Amino acid sequence: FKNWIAQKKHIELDGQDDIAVESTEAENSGLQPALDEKPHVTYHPGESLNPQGARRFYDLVRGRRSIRSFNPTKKPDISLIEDCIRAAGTAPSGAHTEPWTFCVVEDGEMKQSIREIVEHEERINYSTRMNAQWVTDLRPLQTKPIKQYLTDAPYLIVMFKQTHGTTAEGRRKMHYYNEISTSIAAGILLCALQAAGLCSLVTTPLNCGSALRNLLQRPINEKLLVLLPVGYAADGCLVPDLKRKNLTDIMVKY
Ligand code: IYR
Repeated sequence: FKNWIAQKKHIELDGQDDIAVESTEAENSGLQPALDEKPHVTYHPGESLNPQGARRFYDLVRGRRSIRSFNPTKKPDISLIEDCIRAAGTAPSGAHTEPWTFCVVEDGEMKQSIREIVEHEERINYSTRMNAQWVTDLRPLQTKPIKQYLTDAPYLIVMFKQTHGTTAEGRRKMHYYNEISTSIAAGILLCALQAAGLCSLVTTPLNCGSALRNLLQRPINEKLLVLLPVGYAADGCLVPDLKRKNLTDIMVKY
């Protein structure tokens, strides 16, 4: 009976949680996991940046800025972009579902089409969808509906989250926590781009999701997460004079 209660309520039983009990129940019902069920292997710690790895990583990422003016004539080698996306693809994900797609656009006509879609919506966003306070809050950043960077940047990385997947047998596969998983991947991508000496900008084009998905011919289970122009900063590129919060303002010790 104690076991039964533990099973129903997902509570701990004698210091041991009920995962074993749960899996037995799942096995009995004939359910199969989406992943192969294999013996675990020995963990080998990967490379570190040591000595002073954390400080060196901080020194790297603190130099990142959101760039809105790109050099249209200086194009990074695609292998850099590929390695950055490889890095992003190491992100943890819900039940290891890897629910992300990175579309890399370098074709000029397609970048122009993306720009037209985004500018069309941004004009409406700035004039009606975003309220006056929002538009006012953006004033220090000097953003505007015209997005020159969408055609100047040599690459646009359009990240989609996959809301679900499909098993080999054609059944619907759950993509747990697909938004946070893909957002973590985006964070790793930003760090990798910075490590490669590249510049980027995280944009979340409001109301452009389905138009961009159609343009890029992505399936219906893929939803736009972010769009990143990537390249090198234009000569004389300006950025807002921003300060970051101190550690004591963001960390609470217990
Ligand atoms: N997506 C718009 C507006 C915008 C919104 C926020 I919040 C920003 O931090 C920056 C811009 C644009 O890209 O202009």
